[in-house]
Amino acid sequence: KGESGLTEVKAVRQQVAVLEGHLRRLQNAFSQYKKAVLFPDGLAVGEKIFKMAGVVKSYSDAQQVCREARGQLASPHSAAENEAVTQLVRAQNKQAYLSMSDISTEGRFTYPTGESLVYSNWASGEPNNNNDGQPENCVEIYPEGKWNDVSCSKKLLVICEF
Ligand code: 293
Ligand code: CA
Repeated sequence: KGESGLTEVKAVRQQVAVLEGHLRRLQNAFSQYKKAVLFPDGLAVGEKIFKMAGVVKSYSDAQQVCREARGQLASPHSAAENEAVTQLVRAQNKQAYLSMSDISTEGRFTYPTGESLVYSNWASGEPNNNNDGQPENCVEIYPEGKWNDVSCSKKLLVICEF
């Protein structure tokens, strides 16, 4: 038992050393790929990635752009995430769509999952559902980071999250 046990421990140690090498190279490659993928229009916050799509669309077309990329429209759930979206919006100096709407129930804004908001950053007086007769069931984010409800037919910058 003694001799073959020692041989086995040595073999396992050797395998661990090989795996550590693989892991280190993988980590280095991943860190390099993250930088390349996020440049120049993406930002990572925790495990979420926001990416400016470079197009201006109505809400349903904007949703489709993000869905086709296997993501969804930006849905900031915290001040840190809202700051990241704000940076992308500010860089383009164009308002962008967020994912949330009160299409299902006027006055109750929800994520695409149907859940109510866990975070909001409405501009003063918003949401006011105020557009000369047209309802405002969608949400835009200003380059200052504040939110305003707008008509879903408005053409706005598309920012997706993954
Ligand atoms: C009104 C009052 C404005 C406000 C605007 C937006 C439209 O015109 O102060 O900025 O509504 O809420 O979505
Ligand atoms: Ca409004």
